Amino acid sequence: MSFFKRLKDKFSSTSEEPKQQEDLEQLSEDSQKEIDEPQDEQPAKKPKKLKEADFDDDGLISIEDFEEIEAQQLGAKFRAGLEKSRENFQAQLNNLIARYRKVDEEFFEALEEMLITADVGFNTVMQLVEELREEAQRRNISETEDLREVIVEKIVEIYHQNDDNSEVMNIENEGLNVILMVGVNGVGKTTTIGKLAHRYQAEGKKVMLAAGDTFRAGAIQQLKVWGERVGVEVMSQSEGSDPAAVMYDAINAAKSKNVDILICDTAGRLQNKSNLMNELEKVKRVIGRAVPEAPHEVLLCLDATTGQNALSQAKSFKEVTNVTGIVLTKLDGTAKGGIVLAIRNELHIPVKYVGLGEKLDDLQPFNPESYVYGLFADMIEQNVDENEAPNENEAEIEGHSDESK
Ligand SMILES: Nc1nc2c(ncn2[C@@H]2O[C@H](COP(=O)(O)OP(=O)(O)OP(=O)(O)O)[C@@H](O)[C@H]2O)c(=O)[nH]1
Ligand SMILES: [Mg+2]
Repeated sequence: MSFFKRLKDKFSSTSEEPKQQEDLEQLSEDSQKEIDEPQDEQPAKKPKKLKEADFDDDGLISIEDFEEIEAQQLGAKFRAGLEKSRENFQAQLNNLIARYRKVDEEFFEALEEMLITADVGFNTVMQLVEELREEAQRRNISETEDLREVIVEKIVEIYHQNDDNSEVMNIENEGLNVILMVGVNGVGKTTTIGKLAHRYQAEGKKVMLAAGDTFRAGAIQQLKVWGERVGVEVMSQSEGSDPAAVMYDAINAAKSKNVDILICDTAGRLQNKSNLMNELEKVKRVIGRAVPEAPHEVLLCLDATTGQNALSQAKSFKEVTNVTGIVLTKLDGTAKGGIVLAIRNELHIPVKYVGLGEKLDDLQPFNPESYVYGLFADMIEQNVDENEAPNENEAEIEGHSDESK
């Protein structure tokens, strides 16, 4: 099966049976309700409109059906969130293919330029295009049209190299897990904490939040509002108090209340950068002393719309704290979704979640396949449909041979 066909079958709902389409419509109605009635938000919606036939004797849906619907849901999320990037990527690639019909050095140079402009990052682009050159030669591809699928496939491959399944969060089933959220001001830390709390709670975990941004006016209140929305407890002290003390108390409270996951907010802005970094170090030390393996994750929030600037922020944070994963927020707000690849390839830190919008369920676990599906969905589907459409000449020939039987 071709790569495009596999992606389409997995993530698209357009060619699926009506039942699944209905489920997705119900799901998106539910999401819409979340925007309209935020006070009524409930943890993650599950498909509701499954017909009787989909349930077995115990009233359970099969794992296959569930996974299928889940993948389609994910496909729909990435598709919606990456709309701006997709319009950009698809239009540019179509342009290139139309302009340079033959695979030659000029085409590769134009492709390099296009990818660099889309924030993919210089080194990553060089590696990607070099591998494409080799692949084109190996497979004897001379028409740029025939390179479409190879380009998309290579993007996934580039992401997967050295893959150690590191997109998965390091969350233990037993005991208290501590997640520390870091990043400069305005990147989406607090919002992401709210969304993450919502996700974990929907999974049946007991979640608590710690208001570690004691510097910015209103920051504690903002986290409390998220706590109320999601229905989780928020541990806080007064503005200006020592964030390390907030964390210390929060950990003790979390331990005594058998909390599974404590998510800690931190300040994005202090008097200066070295204060910010010193504070982070101290917070991390206190957490580590209270729970030996903690923090289990140090998630760095980066704003996708800031492009290459996000990369330099990551470098600064990496110097002072052991960042275990990236949350790339506001991917929905940029047409340069290539930043995901630059982060992965140049920082060697896995992207664990991406922010695809402002709604509660718009934080999604990152996965390279759903990402490229979001980036090229229309192109993928069109390509598969064209290849699947019965060739008129062939149909005729078959018709003739049938008659002659
Ligand atoms: N479109 C979109 N907006 C987002 C996303 N994530 C966060 N935002 C918005 O980004 C803005 C800043 O988010 P915050 O969560 O307050 O950012 P912060 O890092 O906590 O900021 P400070 O507390 O000032 O350090 C808010 O308006 C959020 O709604 C996303 O994935 N997509
Ligand atoms: Mg904040």
